[in-house]
Order: sequence, then C-alpha cells, then structure tokens
Amino acid sequence: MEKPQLSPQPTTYRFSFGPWNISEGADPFGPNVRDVFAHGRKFGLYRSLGFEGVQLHDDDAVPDIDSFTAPQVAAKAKELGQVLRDEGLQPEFVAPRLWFPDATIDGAFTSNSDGDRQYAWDRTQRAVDVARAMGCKTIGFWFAREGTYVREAKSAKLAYERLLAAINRTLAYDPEIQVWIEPKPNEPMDMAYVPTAGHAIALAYASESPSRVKVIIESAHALLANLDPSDEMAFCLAHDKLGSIHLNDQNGLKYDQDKNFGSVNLRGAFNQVIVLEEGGYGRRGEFVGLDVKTMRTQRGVPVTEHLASSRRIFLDLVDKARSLDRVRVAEYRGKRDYEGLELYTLEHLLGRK
Ligand code: XLS
Ligand code: MG
Repeated sequence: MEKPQLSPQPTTYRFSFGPWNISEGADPFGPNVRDVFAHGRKFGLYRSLGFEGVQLHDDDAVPDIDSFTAPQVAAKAKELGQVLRDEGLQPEFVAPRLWFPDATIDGAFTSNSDGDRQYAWDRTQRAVDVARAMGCKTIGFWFAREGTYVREAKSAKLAYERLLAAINRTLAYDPEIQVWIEPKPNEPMDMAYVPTAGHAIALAYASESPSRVKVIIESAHALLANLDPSDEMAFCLAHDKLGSIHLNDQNGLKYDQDKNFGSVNLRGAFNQVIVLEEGGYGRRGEFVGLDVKTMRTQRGVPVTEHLASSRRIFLDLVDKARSLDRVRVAEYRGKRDYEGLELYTLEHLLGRK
C-alpha cells in the first residue's frame, strides 16, 4: 500500500490576502461599524502580519480606473508596483472587478447587452495592463455576475461560449498572461455559470492555451456548492491547475461568510492542509491566499486579527499534518480499518496521539 508522499523538503509557505479583507464591517443590513482605514495604508500592514503577497482588484491598484485612459492606468499601476516593492510585497493577481459597475448588473461577458459585453472586454484589457505594469502575469476571474436571477434570462449554452471566448481573448491580448478562474456556485447571482473546479478546468482545457489557465479554489465557495474544499483542491492539483487558494470557512449553505480558516470545521481544514502538503502546493512560489472577513462586532481600526488567526491555524495544521504518523495511517488503510483511522485522526488533532 503506497504511502502518500510528502514533499522531500518541508515547504515554506508564503501568504497573501486582498485589501478588501480589511473592511469597515458594513453588510447588507447595516452600515460601517468601524472608521475607515485608508486603502493606501493597508499595504504597510502586510509584512508585519506575515504576508508578502497582495491579491488585487483592478481598482484596488488604480482607484476609479474607468475614469482614466489606458496610458494613465498603466502609469498609475506602475506607481503602485513600486510601492509594493518598497514594502517587500509581490502582487499575486489582478482581478477585474466586473461586478460593481452598472454595465455588469446582469453579467459582464454573459450580459444580453452588446454594450455591457464590450465594457467587460475593455475593462479586462485595462486589468491586464495593470497586471503587466506591476510585473504581475496573472488575471483573476471571479465570474461573480455571470449567471442569472431567473434561468430563462439567458441562453446558458451561449453564456458558456461567451465565457470561453472572453478567456481566449484575454490569453491572446497578452501572450504571457495567465488566467485563474475562481469558481463559486451562487451569490451575488441566484445561480452562477462556473460553480466548481470541474467547470473551471473544463474551460481551461477548451481554451486556446490550457497551460495558462488555472484555478483559484476558495474553501467557502466549494462548501456553498456542497463539495469538499480539499477534493476541489486535489482535483486541481491532479491537473496541475491550482493557481491559488482562498482559505476560509463557511457554516452551512447560506450567504458567503468568509469565516476564519478552520473556524467551523477544523478537520475539514486539516484535510485541505494535507492535500496541499501532499500535492507540493507552494513549492513553486504559489501563495496561501486568504479571503476572510472579520466579524461585524469586532472593534479596532484596522482589524487584522482574522488574518493573523487564519494564518496561525494554517501553520498549526501544517505541524499536525507533518507530525501525523504516516506508517500508522498506511496500516489503517491496509487493513481497511477506517474506524481506527478516524479515531487516530481526531485524537491526533486533539493532541492526544
Ligand atoms: C470572491 C472573490 C473575491 C475577490 C477576488 O470570493 O475571491 O473575494 O474579489 O475576485
Ligand atoms: Mg474569494
């Protein structure tokens, strides 16, 4: 019975988050509860928190991006690129925020409106310009509004064809750019067109340049699809298509909670860490990305405990994964004694074995 192979040398993990993870606590039912912490000051917090990767929306890099020309956008992005370098930070990806503007209210690439689809493409080109001006070669596509409130609103087959065409146009616009698709089954739409790793990887293989299309798996998004995040990550790793991860947690099928990693299901988090360890994730510079939101009740300006806690729990679970007795696990598997394996796993997590 072969033993799962851990990487020859322990991986030293690097961490990333997006500035939207430091927020003022507004939610659909209430306003800000904390004073604003200036966007530009957030980058100064990263290294002291143990993070060196910055996930960016295009308008995190260039606020009010739509009000500038392409050369102005590139120049502003270049400035931020220098700010990040001065802070010892690296941009991980740039995601066009194709879910805020009016032109994306009914989808960006899958909108029924020609003008909306043109806007989406124009905005995507600017996002690629931003990435390249910062020395970043990755575009993140969270197809937030590529879906419907009512199924009859759009032709689903045409929607998938349009999403593939958008991916191909992006790949053609810059021959070095990579496209990382972040699946999510719903919210803000009632139903979204790219809900799982399977959908994302199918688009990758159908694209003009499959090796340049990868996936970002978010724990909560997999859980909202009623799937196991560790399996979604393992599926991507099996295809060498796990570009990044958004670790967090989710307490059941409801709105996207972006809870701290491991805060609802510690064993589920442990399984994600084991998959990443065994898959050698991070050995080629991939970041352990977080996408976490602090509780609205948390006081402080800025609140960063949720970032520090999620990073801490990840590292604690790495220690647990590395101290797991692999010979004992192989024996349980060999005997098909999964009762024994489960008890051992739980007692290991409890610090008793
Ligand atoms: C959804 C996305 C979102 C970022 C990246 O979870 O990850 O948090 O905006 O596009
Ligand atoms: Mg996310």
